[in-house]
Order: sequence, then C-alpha cells, then structure tokens
Amino acid sequence: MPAKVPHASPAVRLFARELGVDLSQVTGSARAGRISKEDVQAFVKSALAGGGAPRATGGGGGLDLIPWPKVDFAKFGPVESKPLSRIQKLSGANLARNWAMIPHVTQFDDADITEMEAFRKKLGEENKDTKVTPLVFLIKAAVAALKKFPNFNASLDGENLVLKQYFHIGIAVDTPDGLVVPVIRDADRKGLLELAKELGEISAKARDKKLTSADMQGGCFSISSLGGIGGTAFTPIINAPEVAILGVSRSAMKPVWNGKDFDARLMLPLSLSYDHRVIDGAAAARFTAYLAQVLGDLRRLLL
Ligand code: CAO
Repeated sequence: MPAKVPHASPAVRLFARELGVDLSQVTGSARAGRISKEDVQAFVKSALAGGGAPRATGGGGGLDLIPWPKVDFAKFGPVESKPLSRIQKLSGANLARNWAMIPHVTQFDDADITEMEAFRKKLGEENKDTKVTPLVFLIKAAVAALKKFPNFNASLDGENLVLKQYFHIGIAVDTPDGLVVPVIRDADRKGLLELAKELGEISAKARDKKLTSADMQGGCFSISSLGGIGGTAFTPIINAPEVAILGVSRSAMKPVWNGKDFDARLMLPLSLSYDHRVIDGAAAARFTAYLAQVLGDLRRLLL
C-alpha cells in the first residue's frame, strides 16, 4: 500500500524540510488532520525533549535509530533539571540535522602567523579604540580563498550547485544562551579595521540578545574561532546550506625546521570541515594550504 501523503501547506512543508522533519511522522491537529506549523514545532520539541533528533527526510528512509536512553539520573545522586534556552533548542535542531545529513570531513593545517601577529600588534597600538584580533585577518584570508576556490562559496540546491558572487561570512559567537552565527556582509569590500569594528558590534549585539533573524541570514561560509579560549584542533559542524566551515584554535610558538635549524614560529591551527558531496579532499587540502599561505604572507591579499 502506498504511504499516506501528509496533508500540509507548502509553507509548512518548507518549514519541516528546513528542520529535517519527516512530515509522515507528524500528527496534524488542524481540520481533516492537516499539519500546521505549530504541529511541526511540537514534534521537534518532543523529539528534543526525548533527546532524539527529528527524523531526517530525503528518500534515504531517514535515520532509523533506537530510542534515546531514558534514565532516572536522580537514582544515582542529586541532580538539577534546567530547561534548554530557545537558542539551544533551535541551534540543537539545526546542528543535529547538519551532522546527520552532511558527509563531513575535516582537513587540518597550521599557518605561520609570526609576521601577521607583529602587524596585528602594530595595528592595535595605532588604533587603541578598536580591538583587532586574529579573526579579522582570518575573514580576509577566507574571502581570498573563497575567490580562488569558488566551489567553497556555494550551496547545494537539489542537483545544482549555486555559486555565489558575494562574500558574506558567518561568525560563530558564544553567548550565555548558546551559539549564534551572525553574518558579516560583503566582507570582500571591507578593510581590517572596519571588519574589527563590525565584529565587535555583532558580538556585543549577540551577547545582548539583540540579533534579528536577518542578521543571521545569507552567510556563504562560517568561521568558528575558539582561539581566544584554547585548544589545538576541533571538527566544526557545517552551517547548512553552506558547504564548509573553518575552525580556528589557539596559536602557539612551535619549532619549525627551516632546512638548517629549528626556528621559533607562531603557528595557528586551522580545521576546515567540508561537505564531501561538493568538495573533494584534494580541493580541501589546497584551500587550507592557500589559507595558510595567505596568513603567512598577507601581501598575497593584494594579488
Ligand atoms: N590564538 C591566540 N589568541 C587568540 C586567537 C587565536 N587563534 N584568537 C583570539 N585570540 C586572543 C585575542 O587576540 C584576544 O586577546 P586579548 O584579550 O589579549 O586582546 C583574546 O584571545 C580574546 O579574543 P576574543 O574571543 O574576544 O575575540 P575574537 O575576535 O577572537 O572572537 C568571537 C570573537 C565573538 C568569535 C568570540 O568571542 C567567540 O564567541 N568565540 C567562540 C565561538 C564558538 O563558540 N565557536 C564554537 C562553535 S561550535 O560549538
């Protein structure tokens, strides 16, 4: 017998697709069993409360997982239960979908930022009112790499790859309520100081919960920088429908062989996760090597 086709408007179908919800799993509460947006929200809520991800759609049959373990933690010791924030629920649903539906691979590399760091310090001294962190250089280098490797500045749309001719960069910002990714628009047309100023503004806006949904739309490529905190490498989750994300860890002085001796150089660890349906390993290695080359010699940004 053919499967029952769920009764829902195109807007509700689109909403369900965005959240990775299989509508055949959702019970419609409107007239004649029609599925409303609220029914989809309730489904995601209950899937999250149960700890499980909403079922993925897309012809592959979805994820047929066993139920999430239900444990009475209080049996083993004192506990406190805290509701997830709105941001955690939304980003959790997105991260779970992206992790489950995108075949991720992460490419690692190190950039020698000894000279970049000297320049950054000089810029900081000359512009005491603007905080210039390594992240603004990474935004510029990412734009240069996206220009050189256009498949990274793209999104999958069914059987087409949509190549973007604009350069909007998403920046993962850690807030007390969870992770948000505001977008810096037209990063190719902005200078380092302008980017530093905008970065300060959007992170303050994120932490003050003042970001609008428009501030978080239209990104081409994201950067998640944990370098201010620590770490040597990590595997960031791609922010769909983008096809790659750059993770940045903490720079450290390392001995680097120059052919005769070991030089003390400041090395910045890069972790690039990419969608293997769109990007193959060789392209990812070239992209990351190019990023490291640009960060190692900023004059390349002029080429
Ligand atoms: N290596 C060494 N030091 C670094 C660094 C790096 N890669 N990146 C930043 N720093 C330094 C900065 O220079 C700054 O030093 P000073 O205090 O001496 O000036 C300090 O670390 C703190 O930087 P910052 O975090 O305030 O600024 P930023 O521009 O690097 O980052 C922002 C801004 C908003 C991206 C960051 O605050 C943030 O929220 N990061 C977390 C992102 C996140 O959670 N990602 C995870 C996503 S997956 O769950």
